[in-house]
Amino acid sequence: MSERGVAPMLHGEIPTLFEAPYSQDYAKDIVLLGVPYEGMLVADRHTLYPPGSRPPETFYARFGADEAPDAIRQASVIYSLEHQGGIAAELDFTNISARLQIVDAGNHTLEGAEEVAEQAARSGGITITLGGDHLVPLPLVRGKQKGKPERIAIMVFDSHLDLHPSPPLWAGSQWRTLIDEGHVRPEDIIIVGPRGVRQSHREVEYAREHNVTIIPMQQIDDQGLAPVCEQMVGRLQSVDSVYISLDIDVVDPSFCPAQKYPDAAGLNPREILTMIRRATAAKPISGFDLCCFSPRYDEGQRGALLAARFALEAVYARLRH
Ligand SMILES: [Mn+2]
Repeated sequence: MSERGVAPMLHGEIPTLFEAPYSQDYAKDIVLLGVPYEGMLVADRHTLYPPGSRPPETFYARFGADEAPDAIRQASVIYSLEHQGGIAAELDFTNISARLQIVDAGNHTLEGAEEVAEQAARSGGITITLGGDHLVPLPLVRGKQKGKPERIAIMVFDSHLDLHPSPPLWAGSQWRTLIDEGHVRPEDIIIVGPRGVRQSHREVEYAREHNVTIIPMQQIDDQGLAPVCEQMVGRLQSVDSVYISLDIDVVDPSFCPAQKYPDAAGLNPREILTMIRRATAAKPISGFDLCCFSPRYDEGQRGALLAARFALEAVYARLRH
C-alpha cells in the first residue's frame, strides 16, 4: 500500500468504493456493495407507479436512485484506501487497511444483496451498501439476521417515517415489513430527523402504538445534540448491535441537492456524523446503507462526496469496536 498503484476499476470507468479491492469472497470485515434498485415511484398522494416506470417528473415525484452507487464510487476516490491504506485523522491516525479487510463486492440485485449480507454476517463482517431506494435495507437486514441472528436496533436517519402498512415491498413500508417478519422489534427502531408535512396519520399512529422512537428535527433544534444522543443511546441498551440506514433526504439539501424528496432546512452533515459516532460507540455496527441519493440532481458532485463520507463513517464505526 505504500506505492500508489493503478486504481481497481469495477466496470468501465467506475472505480471501486474507496478503491478497495473487488472481491466475490464475502468473508471479510467489511463488504462494500451497490444495490442500484429503484422500485415503485411516488406519482402523487394517491398513486404509486410500478418498478421500472418513468412517470412524468415533478418536483414532488423525482427519481434516479438506481444511478447512485457508481456516482458515489466516483467521488469516493477522495477517501481512497490506496492512499497509504487510509490513515483516519478522526481515529487518532489509525491505518484502516492494517486493521480491517475491506472489499467492494460490486453491484447486486435485492436478492443478491441478501445473500451477500448473510455471508458477511456469518463470518462476523458487515455490509456497507449504496442504494438504491429505501427498500434496499429490507434484504440487507434480512440477510444479516439470517447469517447472524441477534437483537438489533435499526437507527434510521430520514425526513420520513416509512411506516406505511402496505404494499410490503415498497420504499415507504420497509420497516413494517421487517417488523412483521420478526427481524426487528418496533421498540428497537429509532427514526431521527423527520420534518415537513410528507407524513401520514397511519404511520404516526403505528409509531405511537408500538413504541417506535421518533426524534423529529424540531426536538434536535430545541434540545441540541447532547440530550438527543443520550436518549438514542438509552434506547440501544438492550440490543446486541445497531444497523444504520441513512436516507439522504434527512440532510439539508444545500449540502446535498441530489435527493429524490428534498425538504428544506434539514440536518447538517456533522450533526449526522456525531449521532452515528455516539450510537456506534455504544453498540457494534451491524450494517449501514445510504439510500435515495439521485445523482441527476447533484451539483458539482458535492452530494456524492458527502454520501461517500457517510459511508466512510460506517467504516470508522466498525473500527471502533
Ligand atoms: Mn425519506
